[in-house]
Formats: sequence, structure tokens, C-alpha cells
Amino acid sequence: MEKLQFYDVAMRPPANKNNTAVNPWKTRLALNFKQTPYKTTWVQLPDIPDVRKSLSIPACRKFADGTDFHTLPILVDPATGRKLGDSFDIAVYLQKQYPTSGGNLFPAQTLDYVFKPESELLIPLSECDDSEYPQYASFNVNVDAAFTAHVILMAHRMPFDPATEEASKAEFVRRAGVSSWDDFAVGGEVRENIIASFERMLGGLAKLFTASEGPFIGETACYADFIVGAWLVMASRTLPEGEWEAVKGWHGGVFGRLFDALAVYAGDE
Ligand SMILES: N[C@@H](CCC(=O)N[C@@H](CS)C(=O)NCC(=O)O)C(=O)O
Repeated sequence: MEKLQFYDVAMRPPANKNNTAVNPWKTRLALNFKQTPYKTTWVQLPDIPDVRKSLSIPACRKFADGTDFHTLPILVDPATGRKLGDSFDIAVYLQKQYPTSGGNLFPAQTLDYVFKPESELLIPLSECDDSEYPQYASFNVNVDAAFTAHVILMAHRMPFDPATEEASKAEFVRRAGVSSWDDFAVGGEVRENIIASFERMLGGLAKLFTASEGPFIGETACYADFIVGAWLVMASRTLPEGEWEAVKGWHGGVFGRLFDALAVYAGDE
């Protein structure tokens, strides 16, 4: 089988040790689980729009001002010529195109987690369309919203590549409409309150995992575990160490166990 081409966001070298982008992580976990051979192309953050346009893949997100927001992951399958530019579409494609390779990403199961925001949200990462796996699509939207509401805890420590660090930070400052990168550094009581909210949010999500023996939602890993797992990878690489240790231990250690169990799918090609 000709290798699938997977485009991921390059952070500080070595890129395969510092990658933190959540949606490419969903894809990486899915690719390894499906045992579909692939090769990663690491793309610097400022280069994503050009790469996406050069492959003629339309943007799937919009900024608040209505302009295109070009993102990764992208997956190109040379065997079929398919080019996909959304992590959920990629997972569905992998399952349909390679049903007998690796495990089943979408086993039938109940994923009844709904996130109720305590305050206003940033730009949603994903939208729920007419997916073939509506339970999973809705779970993706809810988990993305739940973590995005707390992403400020992680933003300031993102491991940028020094080569494009200034440009990337300036772009994040522009998007958020703040005046400097250090506005993303949240400390003191404000931080404590967001951490408490993060713990409460994860308490709701933990119920889904404690219904089974663990560490996964069902008996075996599935795409829903990868959606949560992708966020846990980002948290593990961007939260101050003490906070990440705390997250791993919250709610009887369910997220620490999930994170550890997913390590087997976290390698690169
Ligand atoms: N709905 C898309 C969202 C992808 C997305 O938001 N990707 C982020 C990384 S997690 C990105 O590429 N951001 C580029 C940027 O911030 O410039 C998907 O699921 O693939």
C-alpha cells in the first residue's frame, strides 16, 4: 500500500516530540490504530494556508470576521486520490476505505456527553454536519467545546518553533484581539478558577469512562477515546507539570489511565 500523506503542525524541533495540535493528534491516533502506513509532512503554522491552497482543499473553519481559517490536519490518499481537510472526515474515510485494517474506529455505543458552557466560547473547532456517525460527530463537537473553554490554561506554553515563533504569536494575538502574547498568561486566582472549572468539566466527561472497566469508553479504544486523548496530549505538553499531574489524578485517575493507554497509538511512522 502506498503511504498516506499526513500533514501535521510543526512545533519546536524535534517536531515529532513537541507536536501539540489537537486535531492532527486525533488523526495520528486514528492512523496508528488503523495500522494504515503514512508519512508526516510537518508544516509551519504560517505556511498552513499556502499548503492547503496548493492542494485545493477549501477552508473548513472561519474566523469571527468571516474570513477563511486554514487548518490541519490534511490527509491525502495516493491510492484513491482523495484529499481530506477535516479530522472527523479523515476518521470516517479511514474506516470506510480500510475497514479491515486495524480496529473499528466507530463501534456502535452510546456517547451521551453534553457540554454546558459556564461562559462564552471561543471559535468552535468543529461543527456537526450530517455525519454517518452522528453520536461520534456530536461527541467531537461537545468535547472540543469543553476543552476549548479551558484552552487558555494551555495557550501560553505552546512549544512554538523558534523559526516562526514571533509570527505565530503575533497571529494568535491578532485573532484574539488582545494587545500582547503575555495577555495569554493567566495566573493567580483567575487561573485557579479556570482550573476548578476544568476539573468540574472533566468530572462530567469522566462518567462516560467509568461506566466500563476502563481505560477506554468501551471495551476497546475507539475514535471517541482519541478525541479526548488528543486534548490530553495537548494538556500534557502545555500545562505546567504540577497541573498536568493533577489532571491525571482527577476523578479517580481516569484521564491519566486513558492517556497512558493511548501511548501505544501515539508514535509517528
Ligand atoms: N474542524 C477541523 C479543525 C482543524 C483545526 O482547527 N486545526 C488547528 C490545529 S488543532 C489548526 O490547524 N490551526 C492553525 C492555526 O491556528 O493557524 C478539523 O477537525 O480538522
